[in-house]
Amino acid sequence: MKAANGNPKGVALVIGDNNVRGTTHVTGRITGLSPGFHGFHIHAFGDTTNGCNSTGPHFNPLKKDHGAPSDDERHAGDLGNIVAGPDGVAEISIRDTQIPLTGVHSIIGRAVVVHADPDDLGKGGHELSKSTGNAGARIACGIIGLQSSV
Ligand SMILES: [Cu+2]
Ligand SMILES: [Zn+2]
Repeated sequence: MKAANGNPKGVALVIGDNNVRGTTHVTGRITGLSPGFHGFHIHAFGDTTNGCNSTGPHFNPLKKDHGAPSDDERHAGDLGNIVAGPDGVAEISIRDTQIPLTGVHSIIGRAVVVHADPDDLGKGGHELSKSTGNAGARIACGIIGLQSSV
């Protein structure tokens, strides 16, 4: 995963199968963030030719509205927020059942995106709440690919 605009400074994520069947585990850390909440999503396209804007909308194979990870009404790509501490570091450990690595709804070849602002989880009452969570600019993104574990 690479940083756009040189900020955040460091991104290291591992997305792997969990031992819990049907669950995908996203782990890692992102540094150089502003302290606080940042929207964190899977976007539809693994394309960064024009930076993170080329990654398209939230991955949404079931044509639902934007929501929280725990909601039934959510995009598959809605992973909620990550939280950076005062040091600008976000430690990530997310387990989710809607982002498989195989099958028709696989996220391989799509993108992970970190936003400048908090994701309101569809409940902010903003005109963008039901589509993007009004999470603001896309400050980092990376294409999800396969790497053999060593
Ligand atoms: Cu996003
Ligand atoms: Zn969404």
